[in-house]
Amino acid sequence: MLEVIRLNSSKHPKPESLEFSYGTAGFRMLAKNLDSVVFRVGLLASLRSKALNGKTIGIMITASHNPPEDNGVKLVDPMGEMLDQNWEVHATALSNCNNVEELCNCLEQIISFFKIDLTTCSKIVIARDSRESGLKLLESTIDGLKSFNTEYQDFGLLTTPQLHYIVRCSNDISFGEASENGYYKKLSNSFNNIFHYENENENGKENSTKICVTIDAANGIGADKIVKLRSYLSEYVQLELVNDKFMEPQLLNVACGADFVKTNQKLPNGINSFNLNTLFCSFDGDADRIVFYYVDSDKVFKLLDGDKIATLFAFFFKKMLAFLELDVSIGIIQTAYANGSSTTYIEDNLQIPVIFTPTGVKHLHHKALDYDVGIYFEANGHGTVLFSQNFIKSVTNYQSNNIEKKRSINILKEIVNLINQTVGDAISDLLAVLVILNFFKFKPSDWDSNYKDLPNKLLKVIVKDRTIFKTTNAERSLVEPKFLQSKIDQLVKSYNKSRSFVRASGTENAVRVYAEAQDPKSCDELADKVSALVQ
Ligand code: 16G
Ligand code: ZN
Repeated sequence: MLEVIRLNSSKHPKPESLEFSYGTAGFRMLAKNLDSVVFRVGLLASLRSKALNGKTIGIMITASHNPPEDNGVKLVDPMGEMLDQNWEVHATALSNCNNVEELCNCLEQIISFFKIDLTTCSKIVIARDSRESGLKLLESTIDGLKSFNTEYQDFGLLTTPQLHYIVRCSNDISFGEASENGYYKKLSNSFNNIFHYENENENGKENSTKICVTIDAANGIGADKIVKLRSYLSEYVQLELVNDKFMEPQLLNVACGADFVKTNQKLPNGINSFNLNTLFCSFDGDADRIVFYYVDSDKVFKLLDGDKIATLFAFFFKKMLAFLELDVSIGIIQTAYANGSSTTYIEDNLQIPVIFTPTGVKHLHHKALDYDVGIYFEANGHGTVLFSQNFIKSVTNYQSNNIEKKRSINILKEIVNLINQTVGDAISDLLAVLVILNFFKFKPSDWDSNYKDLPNKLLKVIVKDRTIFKTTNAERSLVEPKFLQSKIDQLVKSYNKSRSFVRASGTENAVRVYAEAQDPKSCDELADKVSALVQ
């Protein structure tokens, strides 16, 4: 077997001067440097599947919101979750082997460490986003898969969350049908049922007003998937698309998409500001993130980001659980980037506990499992809700003769299926937001009125060595370089309602500086002063 690897590996040599690392979201960099990496990821995915007795593992080729010339790859574990963190070091080690000898040694170490039986057949599902480099990288990944005894299925172009869904279904048939259509069927069934419960009047007749939203698909693969989903949805839902040119990959994420809108806090290309008080949203390139926004009556752009989505969900679940008198726990997981006003609102108004974790979905996801209803969102729009078995049991066994309670319990039962619990999913989050807005008959401004964001700023600072920045307290304080945190604390003290922190990026060679304060001028000043300290 190692002979085949030797032969195939020589076709995918590692670029000499580069060092790779399996970071927050897998490997990600200029696509032209990734050939050897994806080949080796193919090898590792095969081994991971064998180590789990042939369970299906996913490989997603994507660089999310990064520019068109980048690409990346990440592995998905059997229940649709991110790769087990204990395996990340092996991914990094394999990717950095300088020659075939080192590669074979490294593989042998992994095989003996995990006592892997090489005769077990591996099962892999693989997909990619719409980047131009995707096809070539797919072929190299498949070269890796073929080097071991592996059955694989190529799903072509998918969103990242669709692949997570398919991995989960492949290992757990109760989750749904392991296909792209299965995904649309599952989501649309729940959505249409909830919509029906929400709009049904006492006589059993449906009394619906049309709900409309315009989606900026970042010229990414989400556009294609929305077109497919549309045909399954109730006629009362109108999903308009802009930036839908996924077949022109050079346009991907350019002046549009969730990251552009969140970072620049303005409308993307393709959406004009004449439509006041109507709901817009933006996906990122692989449709695992979403942010919403609208232009208010004073023609001011208003962002409804991940914090606003989390608080909308929390408001909804809190109301439902109280009304049904269900005794289940609820918690919200945030990162340091969450706006301070959102945290205050959750703790003081909703009276729900907030837990902070480091950036990166895997950290938030893990913590959310501690609650019956665990809501996690990064401010950038990446998140979902997890439901415990205890919650599902409480909802399934609930008995009531009250019509309103029956309706509410039916909605809760369906929402468990509507929300993609494997990972943050722009499409599923969009549908969940729409049913919650419809439930309360909220306009965008009603949703936005729960709290007012503190002015905030995020700066990127290029430094010589970002690895010297070590943090603690869920990335909110620096422990190294020494004395830097006390200087930041001094600055923060001189501004009202202010907060600032510094952390090394996990995806770029840079350090990020975040600041928020009571007014925009103080916020800008604080961000600039902290950046100056870092440089
Ligand atoms: C990755 C993470 C995202 C996080 C971002 C932070 C996943 C799937 N994606 O894109 O959640 O917000 O990294 O990037 O975990 P940074 O470390 O460069 O600030
Ligand atoms: Zn993404």
